[in-house]
Amino acid sequence: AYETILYEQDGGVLTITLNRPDKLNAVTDTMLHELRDAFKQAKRDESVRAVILTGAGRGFCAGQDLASVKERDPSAGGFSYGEHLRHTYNPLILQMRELPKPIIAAVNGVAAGAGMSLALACDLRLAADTASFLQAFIKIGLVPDSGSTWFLQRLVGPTRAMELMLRGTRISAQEALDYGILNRVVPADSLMDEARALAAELAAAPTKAIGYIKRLADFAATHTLAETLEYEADMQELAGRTADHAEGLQAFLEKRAPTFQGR
Ligand code: T3D
Repeated sequence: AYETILYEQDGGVLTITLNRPDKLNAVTDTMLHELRDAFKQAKRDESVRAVILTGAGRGFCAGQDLASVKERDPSAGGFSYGEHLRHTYNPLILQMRELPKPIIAAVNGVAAGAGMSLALACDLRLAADTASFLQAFIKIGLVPDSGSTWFLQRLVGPTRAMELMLRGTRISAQEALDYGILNRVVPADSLMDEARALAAELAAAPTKAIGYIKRLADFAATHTLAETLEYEADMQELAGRTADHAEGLQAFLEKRAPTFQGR
């Protein structure tokens, strides 16, 4: 069992809940370790076909736990900031992007600093109407990390991204929706029902193809059209060999609903 997160599976849907509600789920080293373990487990376990990432209590995640930073004294063998990122957040963010299954952020409250980065690293984002977002880093003289500089400008464009990063302005869920950060804003009390319904839909979808789509989307973001067309052909080659494609094709020809197994 984990100390700082909850790991709960229902059918094909795994829900990972950041669970330090008194501190708005601020991220400690234990939480980073447990999140990496949880995503490793989610990858390994074939019965997991969609993941929800959410927070307990009134916050989604307040970013790095600032109370524990002081304990990381480099002169006493602790990590410096750069080393810390390289050993903890960076591999976690890559693990999320490389997970060949969809991750839905159910943003239940404030998402600040690396907490916002965690939401941005998910594939789809739903938020409660009471949620908010801030690139808090600048407020304490740091730079956006955990992928925020990469994700944010792709989602909102460079103009808005730069202002959010330079000012650390707190924006509402509605503003985040208007900016293109969110897929949907829903009333706070229906957030988890909405997230579970979406996750259940994705968990019943052709999981392998979803994994290939994630790879393609991230590839396309940094490659030329010609390179991307080539990579699409590679991924289609793989998708075309899956049992779920055979089932999808067969079901279409037989005019019935397909049953995808995630293989
Ligand atoms: O190498 C590295 O690790 C570098 C990595 C950096 C990554 C980062 O994420 S840097 C950015 C870190 N995060 C922040 O700077 C955000 C700090 N928090 C806030 O600005 C505010 O708490 C919020 C705007 C997020 C929410 O404000 P509000 O008024 O709703 O709540 P609050 O009263 O400030 O917080 C409630 C409690 O959570 C409070 O504890 P208390 O006094 O009741 O015992 C507060 O101290 C605690 N808390 C909130 N954020 C953090 C935190 N404790 C530790 N670390 C936090 N980040």
